[in-house]
Amino acid sequence: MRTQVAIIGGGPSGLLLSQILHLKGIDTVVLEKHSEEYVLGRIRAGVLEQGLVDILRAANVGARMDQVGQVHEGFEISHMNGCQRIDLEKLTGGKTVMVYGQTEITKDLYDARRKMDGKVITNAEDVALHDLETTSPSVTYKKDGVTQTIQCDYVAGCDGFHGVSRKSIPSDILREYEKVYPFGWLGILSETPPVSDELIYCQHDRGFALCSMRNENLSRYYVQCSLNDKVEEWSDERFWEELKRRLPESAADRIVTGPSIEKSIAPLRSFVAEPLSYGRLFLAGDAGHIVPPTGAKGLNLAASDIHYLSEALIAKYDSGEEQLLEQYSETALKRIWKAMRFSWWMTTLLHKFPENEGFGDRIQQTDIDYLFSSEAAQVSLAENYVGLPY
Ligand code: FAS
Ligand code: PHB
Repeated sequence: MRTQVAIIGGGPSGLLLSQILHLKGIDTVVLEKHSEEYVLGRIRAGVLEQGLVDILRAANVGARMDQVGQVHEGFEISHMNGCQRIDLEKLTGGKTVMVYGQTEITKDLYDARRKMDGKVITNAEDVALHDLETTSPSVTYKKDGVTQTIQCDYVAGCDGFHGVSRKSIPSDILREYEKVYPFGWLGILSETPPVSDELIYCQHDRGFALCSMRNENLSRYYVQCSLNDKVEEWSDERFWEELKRRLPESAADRIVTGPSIEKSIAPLRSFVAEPLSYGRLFLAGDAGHIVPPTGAKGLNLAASDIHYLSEALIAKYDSGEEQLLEQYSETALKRIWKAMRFSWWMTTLLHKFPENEGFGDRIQQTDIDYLFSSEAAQVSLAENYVGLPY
């Protein structure tokens, strides 16, 4: 088989790249190691920057988002001295975010790929990349026990943190920057009305909590938990009791609880791989970077990577121009590191750090006090949260 761009990974990054390139007449094949059902079973991000909203609409996959997605003009931060709203719309001169689950985006992308006869091969095992430093790279994979080969011009590594693509860059060339946080997020999904119309980020002495949602009858909640915790140790009752202890009193009094329909623990890390390209391989999304979900940047960073990479590939196939491809890694990393910084800052501001006793706790409280006494500080938070320009 031959294609122009072989895309490894059928998550949002890989599918979005495939959709955008297909619309420009560029041939792609997506290789996904799991089934579509498995991919759609993962509950991930919920908040979309305007940049991602625009890209989805331009790629003809924004219709359902525009029907059921919710535009949010602000969110609340609660802490020991009370609760304060961050008015995104006012602080950024009109910018907002969209609440629409990553699962829905991925479903919309799979449906769009199917409708356009896009080539998405699921259950593709043992994917391996070959001859990346030549002008004729290839990808091999096993499907139904038979090994297949795809000759291609370029390989897009969209296979997430645990994928094969980043590991295909020689170790003497790849540099990795990582910070692992001493806690995780225990998240649940419940078919209950959200406790508030807007998200509530809670900084509390017992640990961080977040109230989010997917729609008017599907709530998404998180509590900071120990890395040693196991999901089976957290009954629904224990989760709801702990969440209520971290919420502002008014929210704790009115929250509607119910059975969890999904419950999982995610570790938190900050991670960046450099460079994001090697020969004819280009990394995008979680394959190249991971942020703690506090700033809602993970999926949104994947979107800006795909914007830069698709623009570069379109320029190459349209006019033979290779400069954007050569600059892809540097261009993408500039925005990635800014989102990395913001996600680290928001995580540091809102979570309980065991080693923070005394001085660290006082600095954290002062950071919160400063945030709520300075419009300049709130403008900085708001412009990062709605998404810095591409
Ligand atoms: P993904 O990991 O989504 O997709 C990669 C795909 O590649 C997967 O389908 C995988 O099966 C496939 N793959 C892997 N190895 C392969 C191989 N060898 N061959 C073929 N296919 C292979 N972001 C937020 O903004 N907010 C959140 O609340 C949030 N919560 C998260 C919770 C968890 C548990 C995780 C892991 C991430 C979370 N994220 C969140 C970040 C998340 O949304 C990612 O940024 C987003 O999934 C990035 O999409 P992709 O780059 O497509 O990577
Ligand atoms: C979510 O709804 O899953 C969500 C929202 C905002 C975040 C993280 C996760 O910062």
